Amino acid sequence: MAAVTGKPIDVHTWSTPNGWKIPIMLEECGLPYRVVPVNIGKGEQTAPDFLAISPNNKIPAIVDHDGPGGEPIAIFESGAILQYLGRKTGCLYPADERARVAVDEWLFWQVGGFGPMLGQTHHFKIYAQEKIPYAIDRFEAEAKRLYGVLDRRLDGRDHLAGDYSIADIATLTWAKLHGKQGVDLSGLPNVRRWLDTVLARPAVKRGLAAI
Ligand SMILES: N[C@@H](CCC(=O)N[C@@H](CS)C(=O)NCC(=O)O)C(=O)O
Repeated sequence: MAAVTGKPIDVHTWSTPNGWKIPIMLEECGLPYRVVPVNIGKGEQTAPDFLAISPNNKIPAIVDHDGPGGEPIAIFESGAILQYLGRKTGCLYPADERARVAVDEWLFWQVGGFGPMLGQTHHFKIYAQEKIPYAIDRFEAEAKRLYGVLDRRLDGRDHLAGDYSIADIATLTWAKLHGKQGVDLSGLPNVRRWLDTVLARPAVKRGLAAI
């Protein structure tokens, strides 16, 4: 585990589900950070300075001035950032291999499926100028399927993988917006219970308010 110094981590982010993950993690772990807003509505994600640290021109990205070997490191992709911060601090990312594999499974489930599919659902339902029934139906059905997977996973469990972890952080920021994704939680009691619990965490509230 690397030493944690007082130098703030720069968090290049915006008020979106992927963007909130990192301030929440930093609040949970008590690491000092500074938010650098990247207004994606104004296209700031394509600015050359931002591309230098986030080559896929998407938020979030971080610069840790006290990276490995005491040298700065820039990291993009929210899953990679959460894992890095978990390894750096030992916080919310278990060292035990079996426990870590379980966290990774649900973290990758979120970054590879739950997030992108819900993003498309939101896009076609709310943002698309042209309302395309095929696209709306397709992504709404996939959103409902994914919420069903989440509900079954949380049946008899407090968290996605063992103790509260980076997998929960990654997933809660998307589930928070279930209404905009056309998903009613009344038939998903385990998601409802879990979401209420994680959203009540003081660090989650502070992280959501950070940008
Ligand atoms: N796989 C990426 C996805 C990041 C992502 O999609 N970010 C969105 C905001 S939630 C973004 O920057 N959109 C701006 C754009 O696409 O131009 C991650 O998990 O970090």
